[in-house]
Amino acid sequence: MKIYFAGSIRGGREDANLYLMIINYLKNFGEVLTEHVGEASLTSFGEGGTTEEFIHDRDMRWLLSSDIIVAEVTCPSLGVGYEIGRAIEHGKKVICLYRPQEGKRLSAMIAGSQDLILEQYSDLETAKKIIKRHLPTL
Ligand code: 6IA
Repeated sequence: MKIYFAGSIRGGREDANLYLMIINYLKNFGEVLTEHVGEASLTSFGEGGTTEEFIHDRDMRWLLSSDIIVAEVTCPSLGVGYEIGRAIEHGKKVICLYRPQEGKRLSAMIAGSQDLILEQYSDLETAKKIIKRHLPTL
């Protein structure tokens, strides 16, 4: 199974370490196409040597070839929102993981969508249980 993990890059890298741990767990269920999203060295400023068009087109190819999208949506990201919308448009199964935070609310475009599965969680262990519930084992 091919898994597309989506997490904020230019939207902010404060959860990058958590993305890495989620990605490592997702590997128990299949091939994760977007491992770089969890890389600590990937800053919100740049991945040298590639153009924006290259990144967009490559990620879209991966998205469309994937069987399932797992998106961590706590840190708001235009790119993650875009990927979720395009995945839904193509009939993909989308699971959004969200950690409720005081003083912040998830976008209504995610919270109000009937075309995705939204799961709230508080820590990595809970996230793992959610993933196990939704992803078929290899
Ligand atoms: O708007 P954002 O940058 O937060 O969007 C993040 C989402 O878009 C992730 O789920 C990625 O799949 C995708 N994405 C955005 N930028 C990149 C990227 N490098 N490489 C791979 N995927 C990306 C852009 C350079 C970066 C280091 C700033």
